[in-house]
Amino acid sequence: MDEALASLAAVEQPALLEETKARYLGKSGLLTERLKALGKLPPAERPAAGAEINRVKVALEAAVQAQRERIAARQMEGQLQAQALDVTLPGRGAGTGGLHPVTRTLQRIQALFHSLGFDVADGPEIETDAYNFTALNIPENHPARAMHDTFYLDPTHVLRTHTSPMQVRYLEAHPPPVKVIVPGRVYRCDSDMTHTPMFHQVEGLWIDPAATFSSLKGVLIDFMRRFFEQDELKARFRPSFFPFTEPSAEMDIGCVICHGEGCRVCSHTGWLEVLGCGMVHPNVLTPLGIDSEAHVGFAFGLGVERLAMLRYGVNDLRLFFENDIRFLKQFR
Ligand code: 2NM
Repeated sequence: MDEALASLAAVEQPALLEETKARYLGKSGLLTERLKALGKLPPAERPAAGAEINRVKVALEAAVQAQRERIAARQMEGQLQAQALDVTLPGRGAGTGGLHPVTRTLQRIQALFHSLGFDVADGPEIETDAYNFTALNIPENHPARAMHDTFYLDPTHVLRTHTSPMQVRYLEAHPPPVKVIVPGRVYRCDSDMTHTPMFHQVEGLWIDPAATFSSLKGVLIDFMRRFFEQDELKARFRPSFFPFTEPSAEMDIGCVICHGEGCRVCSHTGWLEVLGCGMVHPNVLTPLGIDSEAHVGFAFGLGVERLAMLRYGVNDLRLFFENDIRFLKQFR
């Protein structure tokens, strides 16, 4: 029995343990043989011999079970050691996200106009040609309607080419006076160095007896000075044409890159064109039931990516749309 116990205790593998167990307790195991041989003993010795065999059998079975548990425990310990985690290692860090430079610029523009008393409205990016063109005094045969500028979804629906259709919707819901800007995505079938098929615009509209051409100049000059944080920023207004305004103008500011010295950004003119504006055309107001003799107002439209490029000194428009993390990281 000591020999049996010793060989059981020495076994490390589960299969070997079962093999060893069978050597003593199996069908033709040593102990089983003794049990069978019991009949050959004199009847008087049988009870004592039987009891002894049983005692050994119980002891061996207990030893087998104990060894099984020891092997399992050792196996578990090995497994736990192999899978151990060092919970004292420092974390990798979640990293901080940031807003896209175009989003930041959009928010900055909105905050500045909000502080000047403008409400903010937004509207659908899919428009009818009636809102996108007709309501804005852009007639059927105007070049802005041509297929090469506009994404047509079907003969009467387009991706809006400007946010002004929303201003028409706003005027339908809010009688004058109104003072609102409409920021958002606009789409033009255009793609090259300086044009992307989607870009962002902010258009403004102020209908009020106070919204004269001179207050237009005041509001827009004040906005640009605050946007670029340059109190002495120069500005000029050149006559222009838009179907939805009369008179119309384009606003230039002194180059914020070279301050008038002349550089590539301002094509060595010292001036940057930053927005279009004008007094709202009676042909826009009259169909909305607004008496254009009694109501005047001005409107303007600016490109957000253009202002973002100038503010951050970005020289390639496409960088805003490539989502290269090395570029975006710099705007946190
Ligand atoms: C511009 C330039 C000039 C404009 C006009 C209107 C509306 F709806 F009131 F007629 N909204 N925006 C406007 C005027 C837009 O973008 C260069």
